Amino acid sequence: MKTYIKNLNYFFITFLVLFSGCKKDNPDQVEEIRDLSEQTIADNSALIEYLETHFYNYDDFEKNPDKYPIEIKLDTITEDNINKTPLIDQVTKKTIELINGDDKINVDLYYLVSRQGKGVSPSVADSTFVTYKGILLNGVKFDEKVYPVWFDLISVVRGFREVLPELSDGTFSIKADGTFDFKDYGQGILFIPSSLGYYSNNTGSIPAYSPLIFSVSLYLVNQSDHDLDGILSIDEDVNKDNNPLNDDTDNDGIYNLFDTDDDGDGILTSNEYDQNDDGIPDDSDNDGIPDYLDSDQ
Ligand SMILES: [Ca+2]
Ligand SMILES: [Ca+2]
Ligand SMILES: [Ca+2]
Ligand SMILES: [Ca+2]
Repeated sequence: MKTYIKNLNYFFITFLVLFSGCKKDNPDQVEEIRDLSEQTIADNSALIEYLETHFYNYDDFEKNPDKYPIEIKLDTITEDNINKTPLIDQVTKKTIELINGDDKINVDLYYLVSRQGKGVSPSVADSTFVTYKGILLNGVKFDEKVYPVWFDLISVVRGFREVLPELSDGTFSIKADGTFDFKDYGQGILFIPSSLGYYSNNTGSIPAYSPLIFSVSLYLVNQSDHDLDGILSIDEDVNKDNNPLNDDTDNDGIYNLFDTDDDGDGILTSNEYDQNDDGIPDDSDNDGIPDYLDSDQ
């Protein structure tokens, strides 16, 4: 079981910590964690079925392109609205590679952009000012934020993090009563399998192995430098796989985006990144590895 969980992602590590006290010789109380390949197939079937049988209020968005806000509403296609375009014809598929022990497994999520937004897009490591509603495939709501909250994308479920960069933020003005009036912001719907959500964890009102649906509005984006070392967090994704949670140059267990001394040489990254201030990372020994990632420089 440990091998299975080891590298999948940090939610599974959390699971391991939470349940490490369970006795393996008591199978009545400890449910074996489901096989990721099998769960991926099951989740994808469930998501596809949902997408084929549901639609959203795209008419509202098409008829009122300049109206804000418009709430995203999902509904079942029935005889009364049989002419509606099903979600399956409108979504985009995005494939994420997960490490599962020694294997790599491709997991599909789906998303739909109802409004692109006219501002800037976040990276997977940025902070976002959002409202959202989260539901299960049976329509049960498990969470909702009606007023915007800041979400650090690096700390939310992977499916959410992977899709928000597809949207752009908007603009705001301050009304006479001091409240904000947002417009031109991005809105979308995320359909994510359990492995990019909470997988085997029971979380609040989300049962284990639940695919998740989020409708999201993205108002503002704030670029993040989590460790304040002068390098944007997304630029600490050294292997450029758009996942900063697998880059740990000095193998000290702290990912580069949280590590103030990325190469572990005792010199803070901020003191060796760009000493001559020419905007290019210094590389004193010209070996192609910048000093802040080069432990022998
Ligand atoms: Ca990476
Ligand atoms: Ca490190
Ligand atoms: Ca760093
Ligand atoms: Ca260093």
